[in-house]
Amino acid sequence: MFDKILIANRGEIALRILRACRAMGIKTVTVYSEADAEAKYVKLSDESVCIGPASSKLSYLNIPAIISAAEVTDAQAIHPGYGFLSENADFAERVEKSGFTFIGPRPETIRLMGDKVSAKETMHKTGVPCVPGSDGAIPEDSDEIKTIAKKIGYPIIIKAAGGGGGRGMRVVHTEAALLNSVVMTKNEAQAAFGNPIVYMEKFLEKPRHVEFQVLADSHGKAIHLGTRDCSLQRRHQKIIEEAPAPGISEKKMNKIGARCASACEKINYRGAGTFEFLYENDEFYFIEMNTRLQVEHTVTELITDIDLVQEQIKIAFGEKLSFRQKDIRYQGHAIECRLNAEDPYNFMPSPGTISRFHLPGGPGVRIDTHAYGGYKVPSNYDSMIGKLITYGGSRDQALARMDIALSEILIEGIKTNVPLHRDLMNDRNFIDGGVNIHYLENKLKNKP
Ligand code: MV4
Repeated sequence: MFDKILIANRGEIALRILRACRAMGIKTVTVYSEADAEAKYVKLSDESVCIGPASSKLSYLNIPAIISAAEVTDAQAIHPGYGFLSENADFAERVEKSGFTFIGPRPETIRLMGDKVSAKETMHKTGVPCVPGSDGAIPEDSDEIKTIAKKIGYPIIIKAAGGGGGRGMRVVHTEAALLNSVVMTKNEAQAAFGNPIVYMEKFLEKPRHVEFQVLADSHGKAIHLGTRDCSLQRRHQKIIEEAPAPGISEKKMNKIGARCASACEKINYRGAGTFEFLYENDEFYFIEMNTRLQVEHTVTELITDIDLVQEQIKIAFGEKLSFRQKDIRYQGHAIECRLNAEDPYNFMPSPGTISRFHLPGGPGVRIDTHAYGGYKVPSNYDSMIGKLITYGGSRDQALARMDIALSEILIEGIKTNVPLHRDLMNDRNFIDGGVNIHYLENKLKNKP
């Protein structure tokens, strides 16, 4: 096994990766910006290297500084976590060219999935059900564009090949608005991503966001680990996730999951990955693939009893998957509430020092956080300070445990979104399960 891994990230995920390394007897190197010098995971790691000032661009996105840190500490592999450089194909390439192992997919795979047109073409070819659409980039010719849109049927959505995660999209309801919308989206895409290519899809009006976790080794074997429902979101920021996605039969899950695993084998995927789908009228429609560990990986871990970070590390070292699809058992239900340092209703960030910090506990309660009493939440990074995850034999039990756990939390000195989570645990529609991607924003609009 690796002797030493460098963790190229910060916050709760740096601590999460550090814990996996310690469980495997692997030494750790953390890198940190000047704003994170006092961080708990920095103190817990075997070695640490300051890679720059607070600004992400100069530290956590500073590729030469991170590679130098791996060189001076003699680390063998680099775990990128999520966000930052985790889906940067150039980074993965430079890591490998410098003689280190990138804990994640091959650079070519990251590049393929980073382009949403090639990602969708690849998945369509390998048998993953996709949203009906333009089958590739939109052509130049105006009449051809109109013909494609007519064939799909309005409303349609125009998306940038370089976008993803909600950036660079526009919904079009009529042919009268079509050509202008194409031009506007292309211009925005060129400005934002340096790539004017756009594609078209049928716009689904009230879908849920349901995703599949996959694991693939470097020997051509892949499995899926079931679904997560991430529909509760605001402005493309997920707030609550759960596993399994409620109300979807095991048969349907296994059918689509098998397509995802098979697609991984066909493209020689390596590592952990997520297939994002829109789910409407009991049908799945692929939209994007994420080639990283996700924030919400925890809920899958709790229902499958598999440590995804340890699996990522074993795969990167070249080990074969130690379980087959039929070995995967789903037990119970897990829910994750993202704890953000922000105003619970206007969502303004609320950085600053946490004066008092008390966490809940008890059966079925997991907390992933790097925060503590006296910790100063920096203003330079995103506002997530941790995740509260509950597990239960049933969804109702996981919800009940979450409600109690939230009532025990005490975080003072900064604002947090705990009051919003407490509200949601008592929301009839959320309790019933299966709300769509617009539910939270509509609920917030209707609040006085
Ligand atoms: C869609 C869609 C409806 N129809 N595509 C937004 C994020 C990006 N990953 C894809 N997104 C969407 N694509 C079709 N054909 C609606 C969304 C969407 C969305 C998707 C997942 C989670 C939250 C969302 C919020 C608004 C829009």
